[in-house]
Amino acid sequence: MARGKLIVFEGLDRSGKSSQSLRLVEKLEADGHHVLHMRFPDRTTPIGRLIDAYLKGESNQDDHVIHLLFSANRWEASSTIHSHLAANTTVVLDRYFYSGIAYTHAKSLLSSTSSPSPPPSPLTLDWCTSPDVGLPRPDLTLFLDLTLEEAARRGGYGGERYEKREMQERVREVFGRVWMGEGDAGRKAGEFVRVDAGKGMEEVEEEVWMNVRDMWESVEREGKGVGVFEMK
Ligand code: NYM
Ligand code: MG
Repeated sequence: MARGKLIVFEGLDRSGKSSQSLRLVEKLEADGHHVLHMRFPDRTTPIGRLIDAYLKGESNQDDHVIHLLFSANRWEASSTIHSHLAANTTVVLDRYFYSGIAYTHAKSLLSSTSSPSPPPSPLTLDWCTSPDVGLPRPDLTLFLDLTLEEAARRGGYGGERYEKREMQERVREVFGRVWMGEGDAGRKAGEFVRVDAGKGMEEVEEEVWMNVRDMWESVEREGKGVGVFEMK
């Protein structure tokens, strides 16, 4: 029996992930597929509410702790994702573990003015990756890449933690390194695709659609099962 596909949208804040992921859902539904749209962080769960307070600056957390909460927030959805895929429902995610890796690791690249002494454990790429190992592996991750200049033209950022230019710059750098194949989450053939999000809405949509179609065909042709995210 056919299974659903796991499709992930990643990128910086303002890159259009939310709009593009919702458009893809509509398109797939119009094609007759069952689709579930989810976003991470899912701020509605108890863990999600802790994350929400942290992002809004209403609470503080140790960098390691908040990283693990973001990961736990994905783990609490893991069996739901698996069961939908098994029941032939495609799952479209607005952010997933790549955001977890990119945003936390980016903190370690910021000048350490906020923490005068070295942290007990550095936020290395490996450390940031390991809590997510074992989660359902995306069939396709679309990295919507946007320059900081274009993000600024789109009206700049909101007021949440991380929505600052110097942080976004580092996040983009880490996404770029992952795209080049660095670390366990690094690009594998066809699975982590960079899309120029600076183009018009329709053009981006078209590029997304072509990648989804290619992935779809290859999953069906090769009868690929649902995978889990593994260390390389
Ligand atoms: N974020 C998101 C992380 O730092 N780690 C994660 O694992 C995830 C999923 O949360 N600035 C950050 C990226 C965003 C912020 O996401 C909230 P959104 O999509 O803007 O609501
Ligand atoms: Mg945001």
